[in-house]
Amino acid sequence: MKLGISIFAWTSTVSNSHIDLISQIRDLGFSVCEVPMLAPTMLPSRSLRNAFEESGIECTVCSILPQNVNPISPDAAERKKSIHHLHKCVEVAAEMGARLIGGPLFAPIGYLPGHRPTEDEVTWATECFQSISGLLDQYQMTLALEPVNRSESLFLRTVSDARKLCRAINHPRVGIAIDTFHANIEEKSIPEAIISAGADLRHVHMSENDRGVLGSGNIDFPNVIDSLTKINYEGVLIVEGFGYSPSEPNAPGYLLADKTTSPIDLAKGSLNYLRNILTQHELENQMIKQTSAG
Ligand code: LER
Ligand code: MN
Repeated sequence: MKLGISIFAWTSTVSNSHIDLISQIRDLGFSVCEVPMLAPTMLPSRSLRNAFEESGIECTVCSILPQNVNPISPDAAERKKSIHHLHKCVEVAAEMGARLIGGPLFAPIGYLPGHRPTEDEVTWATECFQSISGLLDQYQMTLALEPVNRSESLFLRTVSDARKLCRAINHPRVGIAIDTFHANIEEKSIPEAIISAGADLRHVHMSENDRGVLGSGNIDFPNVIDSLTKINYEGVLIVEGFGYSPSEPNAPGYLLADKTTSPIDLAKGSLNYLRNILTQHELENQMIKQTSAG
């Protein structure tokens, strides 16, 4: 499993001043870097593509919809605008060289309409993602729908919700992203959610319960890795957490991260932790194979 980190650790609005992060992230030992996409046309996509090509690491994208873009809005004009926006997101992701775009692409964060998901909303979301499926084929792009917790959306909170939507969309390039931070709130069991996602699982955000350094909180990451191995998961593991940097007021960590944890601390600590788990896991599997062979 390839290991990556999201630039969310540093900022949510990537500009030309952040291009050097790509080689820094490669030098830290990651082989993938995820770009947060809030306003696709504001991203320095060409410079980012060059930086990815020069550094030799892969790009994935996490798209967060602006407040006036909502594929499940009761307003038909807003739904139409959302399809246009998602087209742009896929095009800009492709411009950066990405083959995967994930995130809560079904509604803006904080869209909480005060009712349970309706059949209309499911139909609107299905039509929206089906209408961009040709573009996904054109750019050979995978789209991974990320269930989020109840404070961010009521529409898609669990793998079970996401699987139903995937079945309705019924396109091989549309699947699920699991974020352990959200799953820790919404799923009864993260390992069971992973197993139930099976081949629909296309992307994983490894995120501590407080978005801090992996291994410093209460998520059982060894069990997460174990479940991913059981379903033969072949996607990447993206560290999604927040670091504190006084010069980045646009970073989520500016408000939420532990002030003693810089983005670099988050990156180094989390990578070290994940590598140790993967090594331990590998050793245990070898021992099991040897024992059963002997
Ligand atoms: C995006 O990956 C995510 O996890 C959301 O919580 C962003 O708000
Ligand atoms: Mn996430």
